[in-house]
Amino acid sequence: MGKSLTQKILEDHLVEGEYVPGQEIGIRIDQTLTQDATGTMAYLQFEAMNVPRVKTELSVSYVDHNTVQIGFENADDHKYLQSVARKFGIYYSRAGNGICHQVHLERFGRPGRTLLGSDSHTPTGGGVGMIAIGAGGLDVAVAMAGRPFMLTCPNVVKIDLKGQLRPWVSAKDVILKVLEIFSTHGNVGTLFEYGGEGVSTLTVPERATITNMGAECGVTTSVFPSDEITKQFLDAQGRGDQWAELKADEDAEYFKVIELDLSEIEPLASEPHSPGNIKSIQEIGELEVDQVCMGSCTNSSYRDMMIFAELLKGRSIHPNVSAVVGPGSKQVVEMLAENGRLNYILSAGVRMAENACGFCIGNSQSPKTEAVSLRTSNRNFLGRSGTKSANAYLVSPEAAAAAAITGKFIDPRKLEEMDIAYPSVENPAEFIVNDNMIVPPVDDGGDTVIYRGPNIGDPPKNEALPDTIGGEVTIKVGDQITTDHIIPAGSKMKYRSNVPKYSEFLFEVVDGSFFDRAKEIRDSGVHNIIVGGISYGQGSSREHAALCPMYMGVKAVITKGLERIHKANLVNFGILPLNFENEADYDGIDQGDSLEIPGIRGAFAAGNTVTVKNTTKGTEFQATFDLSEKEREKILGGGTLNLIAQGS
Ligand code: MIC
Ligand code: SF4
Repeated sequence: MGKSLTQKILEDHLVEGEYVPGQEIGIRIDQTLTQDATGTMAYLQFEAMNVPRVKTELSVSYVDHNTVQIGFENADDHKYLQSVARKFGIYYSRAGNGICHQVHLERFGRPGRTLLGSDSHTPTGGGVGMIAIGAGGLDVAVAMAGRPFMLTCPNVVKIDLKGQLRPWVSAKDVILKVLEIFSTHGNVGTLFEYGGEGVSTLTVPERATITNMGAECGVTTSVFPSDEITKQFLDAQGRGDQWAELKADEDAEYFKVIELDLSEIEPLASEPHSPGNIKSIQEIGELEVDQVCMGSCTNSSYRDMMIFAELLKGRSIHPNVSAVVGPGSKQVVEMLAENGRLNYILSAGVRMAENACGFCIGNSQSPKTEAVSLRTSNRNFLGRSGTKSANAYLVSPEAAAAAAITGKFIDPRKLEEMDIAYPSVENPAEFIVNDNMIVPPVDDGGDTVIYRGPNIGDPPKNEALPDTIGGEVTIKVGDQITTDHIIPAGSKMKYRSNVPKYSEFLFEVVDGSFFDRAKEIRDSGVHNIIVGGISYGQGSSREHAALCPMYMGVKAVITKGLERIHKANLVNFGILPLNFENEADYDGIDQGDSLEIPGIRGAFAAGNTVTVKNTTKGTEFQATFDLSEKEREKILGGGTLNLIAQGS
């Protein structure tokens, strides 16, 4: 039997276990990336491991999230990161150079390599034929220390692309279609591998848009073959020597094969407040639009910005629309500045943001109360824009431009009725390569002093798990609680390096009194327990969604289902992730109930269930845990760092 592309790359990197879907494997990580909002904690943890230099082929530290710099905190973090990069042999991509995923694709992504990144959109690298996986910062720190990354060997789903996209429909619509088919949950343990004749109709940045947003489906990652188109892209980046052809065998077998005819896809959008709420734009109807945000790691490539610019050429944005562009990288801006397209955007009245995450994470450009905001980004979770009452819709660059011009949420094909032709954009034969904002690693001779401003605190420590967890249900939440619900980013993100302060914002968007309650419970000497519905912990890789609960004394999370990265983060910080064996038991628990989970060590040794006693209601139920031996050890020991400190 032939092999999928995924199997080939994973087998090539296998250091523990066997390539058997569903089983735990350990893979060698060639490249890592961090961004500043997750990076400070990741490097503090790396420092705690006492490894003199990173052991990967390449590690890059990007600054792209916290660049607003209101107050000293962001700048302190940047300086810390730069000094750490110098000390440990890491490339440092300075603030202003661009969004980690876009820059990594342009300058470092390499077919056939593995990439682990402390950001859930690391799968962007799949556009260039990498197995690129998002993880918590601690997992990335462990990989930088040369240890394998442990994961469940995925079930590979082939997405067989046929045909070619029609004008006004683009890669964003493809991934929105994939989201319509697969939704945002129920895909843990799967991986999307793209194939079929339609692949050759998509450029690398278009493929990267598709793999980027696979993260919203909750898959381990997504990957495209590496072909002539990949070669052209790498040649244009001056990195043609890093190309290798990679594809699945003709007779490869897959867990499932889904056919997708590109020529049948319509302009689509995600309605508020989930990327999985897909509708065709025609179905949504012509809403008045208040804001248009163009950019983010999903749609900020040269191709996307060019389409946006060409559509705005000689026009003005609608008087009721506030439009902003956040380009993906300095390279993209340099290209647009050189070919004059930047001026099409500026003269139309679009506001220019820096080459950073910006609006996407609610770090700036929050829309007005109850605004209709059209965004080319990948997430429209409640409150993520910084305005809780706003309605954010996720769309393609084409639809964003159409709304910027007309002030209406229209199917971009309608622009033809205004005599606006669909622009044709070719990828350049050569991109401008100017890496002057990337500081390469040096041999520092041991003389680098790590800079620590007052915003940098030590990562909090945890103790071994007691044999009985006993405490209160601090919060009971519903289905599809994202990490944005658990701990917000936006204006609070500057406290990422200060866990006690950041913890004050836990569950803020759901229940502003969580912190006070959790503190009272913790300080009274009992444990906090969280109860959740299906697909708990969707979205980002931010380990603070586990680290801050750990700091607040949360010892167990009982849900109807956990998403991959969040579950790994809980394990890394010694929090017990449990599932209701019988989902109906969720209904029998209320916030404030006292729960007792006795005999955890025995339960770990015996199998995969524990009894949870609800002493308030006088009932009990069974909860299951899906944990490998290693994961059980980590939880019992109080988390990964404790085990590493003990030498295991
Ligand atoms: C996001 O898009 O939610 C983020 C901000 O990039 C996160 C990382 C973080 O919270 O720092 C992610 O996607 O992992
Ligand atoms: Fe940045 Fe947004 Fe991409 Fe996250 S999704 S990395 S915040 S641009």
